Amino acid sequence: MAQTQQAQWHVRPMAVGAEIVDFPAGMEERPGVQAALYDAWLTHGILLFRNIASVEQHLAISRCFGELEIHPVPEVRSKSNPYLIELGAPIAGGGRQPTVYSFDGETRINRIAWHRDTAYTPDICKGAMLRMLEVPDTAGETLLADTAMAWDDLPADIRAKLEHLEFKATIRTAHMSTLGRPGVFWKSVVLAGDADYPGNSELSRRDGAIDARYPSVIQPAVLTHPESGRKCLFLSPTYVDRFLGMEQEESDALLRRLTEHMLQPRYVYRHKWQANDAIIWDNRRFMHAGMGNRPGEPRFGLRTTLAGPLRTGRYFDENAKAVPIELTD
Ligand SMILES: O=C(O)CCC(=O)C(=O)O
Ligand SMILES: [Fe+2]
Repeated sequence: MAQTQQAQWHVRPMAVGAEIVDFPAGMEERPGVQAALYDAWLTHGILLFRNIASVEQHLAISRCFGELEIHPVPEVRSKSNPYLIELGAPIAGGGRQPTVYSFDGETRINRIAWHRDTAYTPDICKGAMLRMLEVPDTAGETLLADTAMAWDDLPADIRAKLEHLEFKATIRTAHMSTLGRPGVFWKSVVLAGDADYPGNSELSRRDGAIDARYPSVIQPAVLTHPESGRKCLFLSPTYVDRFLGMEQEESDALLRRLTEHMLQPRYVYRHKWQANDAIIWDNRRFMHAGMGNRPGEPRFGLRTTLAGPLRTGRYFDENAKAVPIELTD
């Protein structure tokens, strides 16, 4: 019987990040594979996998990069597995309905402004792996920006100014509270109210209460990556309130300038999803955003979160305590 030659899996570098090619199910269990993947991840910062056809495979590959954590926002957790969060809702229904709004004459759902995951807590997560199960025909891309490359290109005088700078950060979930912020796409957005769209996300409705659950934190503007030693511009533009020691106006101008710098196309990977693609990002190095899709088109993803714990921050009010909630239904 003729021997079938299995293609050797390999890492294909992209302009930003890398794709893992010909990676069959179960390959992550072979000797040396986990270390090779981890090495590629540290080198490239994001890895794209194709044909991840099961939750088990998604979890197994995620675990090659570290332990998983349960996401601090219970509303987004999957009922099927606490180590997964849900993005969007399966077209078959039953899931949370997204906030709907119009932008420049087009209506989009599931838009998520530039951020790092869990950067509104003192212990930022190490990374996350998003697998897309249902994919829209148009739009719905995810963007990921390499803030280590962005740091490397900053002029020396700006780097010196940022080296010891810190900022106050607060979670923002309601689109209204992110309007006009650097790195947000919906500057001219017309928001739909709950009356028009009764399914507007629970999280947005509870935005006031969210302050008690996630008290504001202080984070450094520059993070030395604990494994690669590379410096990263450690900003989540959507969450930044103000750089410490600056008046609001000066702080806003600096944030705008840095965000514009970080979002130059040469630092950004834009992913157009196919079903069962999965991307794992290094959250210490990359920030990311969701472009949103059209209502009526499917988009549903599941995401794991890699535990840090990396204590990069501290509470702004040193006596603050996060008051967690558990959902009852
Ligand atoms: O929906 C997207 O494209 C991005 C989602 C996101 O921010 C995340 O999974 O952490
Ligand atoms: Fe995210």
